[in-house]
Amino acid sequence: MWKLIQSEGDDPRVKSTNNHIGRQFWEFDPNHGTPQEHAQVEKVRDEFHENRFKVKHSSDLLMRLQFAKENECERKLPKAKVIRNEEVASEEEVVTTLKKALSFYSTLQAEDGHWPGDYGGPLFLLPGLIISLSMMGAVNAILPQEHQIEIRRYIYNHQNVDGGWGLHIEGRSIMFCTALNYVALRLLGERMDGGDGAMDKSRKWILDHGGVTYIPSWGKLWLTVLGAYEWSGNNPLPPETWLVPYILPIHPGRMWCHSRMVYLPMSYLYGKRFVGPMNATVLSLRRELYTLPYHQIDWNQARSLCSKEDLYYPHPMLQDMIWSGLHKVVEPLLMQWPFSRLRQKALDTVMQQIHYEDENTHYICLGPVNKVLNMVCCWVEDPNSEASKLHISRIKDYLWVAEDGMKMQGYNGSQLWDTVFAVQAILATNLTDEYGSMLKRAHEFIKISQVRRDSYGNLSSWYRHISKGGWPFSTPDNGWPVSDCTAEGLKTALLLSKMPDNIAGETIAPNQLHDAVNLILTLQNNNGGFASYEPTRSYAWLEIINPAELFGDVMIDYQYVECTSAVIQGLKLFMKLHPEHRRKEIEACIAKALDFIETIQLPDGSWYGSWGVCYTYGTWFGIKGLVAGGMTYQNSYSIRKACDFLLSKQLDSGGWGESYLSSQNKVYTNIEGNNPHIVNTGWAMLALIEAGQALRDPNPLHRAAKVLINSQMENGDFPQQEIIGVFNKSCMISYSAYRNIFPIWALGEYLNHVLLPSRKF
Ligand code: LAN
Repeated sequence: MWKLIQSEGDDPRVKSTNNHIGRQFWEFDPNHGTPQEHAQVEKVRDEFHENRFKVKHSSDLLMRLQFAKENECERKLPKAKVIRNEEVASEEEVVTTLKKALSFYSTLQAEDGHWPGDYGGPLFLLPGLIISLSMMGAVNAILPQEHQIEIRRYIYNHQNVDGGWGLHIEGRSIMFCTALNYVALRLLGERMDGGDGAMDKSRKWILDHGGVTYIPSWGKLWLTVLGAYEWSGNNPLPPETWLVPYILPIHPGRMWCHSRMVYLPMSYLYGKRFVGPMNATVLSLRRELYTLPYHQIDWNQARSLCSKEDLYYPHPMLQDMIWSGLHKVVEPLLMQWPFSRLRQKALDTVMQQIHYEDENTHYICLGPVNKVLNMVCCWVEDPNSEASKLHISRIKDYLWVAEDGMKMQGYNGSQLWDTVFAVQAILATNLTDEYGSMLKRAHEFIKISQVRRDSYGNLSSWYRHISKGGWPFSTPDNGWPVSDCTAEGLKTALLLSKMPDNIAGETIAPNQLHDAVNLILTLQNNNGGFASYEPTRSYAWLEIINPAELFGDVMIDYQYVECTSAVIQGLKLFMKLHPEHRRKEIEACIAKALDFIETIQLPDGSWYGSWGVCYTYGTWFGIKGLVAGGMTYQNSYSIRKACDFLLSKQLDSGGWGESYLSSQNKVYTNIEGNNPHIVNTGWAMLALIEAGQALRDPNPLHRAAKVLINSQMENGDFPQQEIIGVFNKSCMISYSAYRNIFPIWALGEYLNHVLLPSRKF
């Protein structure tokens, strides 16, 4: 049976800065589990499969079953009664719901204090891994049979009725994911006519949509490296761009770190025109994926084709002209002496940058895409190198098993992020005497997850910002601090420092707080806003050369309401508790940040949230930031407008339910059937309570609270509903802990600020 392993190293070569605290991976042990437990796992798998076209999101049940077993002593509390339409929940009913929810959530906390969970959602990540391993001749060595079974299960479970795959589990079919998942299955040994007709169906989808010459650029690159597409059908990614003067806005060192880190290994593979070893499957794919015989394909034309299903960001004409110029004039030159020496120098530079990233992230890398591409580059450089082996040992950090199968996650987890939100949720309930032990453990985790040093060497030659004092989204071994993770980490550590030691444990050291403040201050942009990982380094017009047709707004690190609001909240609390430290700078930073938030508020009163769905998420952050900065409903027109906006979106049921289409289309869209979503409902409630809604008219809050209370399950858990995280406008990602965190947080605030408003804490 599958078992989640926590906070362990399994390969002595793999180094860690904090003894692997927070690391999570799955292991298969045939002797693990009783026959009843095996049957239970089979049952939840079957149920997922049966309902897969209706409910696309898995509920992280393998982990939850494992934890339930390890915590048999679950407290039995009476079920909170269903609250009917006209009633207002009583204090007792809310408390019962919260106690059940907290008891349940405490069983999911790992020994080391964080809450592990599924961070899947995108469907383009596994194929990249399978293609790489297959090219490296290592599928069977690295992925034992049980892994392969689960991976196949996952891929099939997420195939749409029409035979294709979406960009993410809830998306409609696109060429990129359909072709790549089809290829992944073939490389895992599936026959062309395998999967009970599923393979035929998906091939038909591909051919009906013109064949893989229509795959977007990232897909072209993967297929080329595999040997099932030609480099001449790719737009150029010359590694020489790394050699242009940094002062130029197009220097890749100025891009958003995620794009920069993905195009880095891509440009290595392109510059080398690397193609993996040929084999029968690859040759057969050349026949299976195209509408024409392979040798008749017009690769020059294929370069700029992209199926309309995949097109989120169509290339402007100027971009295609640039590609043509590079492809027809610059590249042929660069391949010839004496320019070929420049190519060699560029390739060396790029490879050094790759090694730097690998070493500073302990081979986890910034994200799942550059992780796999860097691994391929290290292998291309030297298949027997230490680097290749270390990469292989870190693959498991990205794999997660749930009832829908084994998936590749969007990051090496969301450990720190979930923990800081969970702590704020628990604190909001004010039931901390009873649930203090959770806080103590979480506090330890937060303290041990801070990044304590900068990356090595001269940071600017590696295009790295300082890291010391920051908090990462996942673990310090990933090591890339994020502005809002740092701000939320700072805020949470401060909130816990106000608690008695016997409940929350030892207070964080002042120098850790000072380092966090220092990092935050260095991240602010001139306009007052905060981007995600670094200050913004170039201009938005660079989107003109955004080559990724699938994603929007990826070229630079933009400023976000989420990041900016989190910073205001963190710094404000810091200033309150430590008024002596860098006060002037902090005050100036907050004032500018507040201005920024006001300027990006949309005319309807909302904010666009970039990392959660969507206007409810953004508006929650917008309001929280302004209120933390000292504004009120009475004195701020922005807050009044934002409240009106939220109230106007409340559903008849009392909840809020925002579809992922909001993020994609930038228009507020309800979930199909106007169903409420507990996470959106939680965000909207938190925002309204923050803005003093209880004093004006508590009714919308009473109605919303009922939705949360009534949706609680028998065991205290809450149902997993539609996918709620997002990135780059078009791709969705799961935040599996949110279904517990936000009902707890919102009901906690509701209890203390709406039902018992006089209680102070
Ligand atoms: C994340 C996850 C966390 C997220 C928050 C902290 C929630 C946000 O407030 C700031 C941005 C950040 C850090 C973020 C950025 C983009 C990420 C890293 C992701 C959504 C997780 C996966 C995604 C990454 C780009 C996926 C890899 C795919 C590519 C297209 C490169």
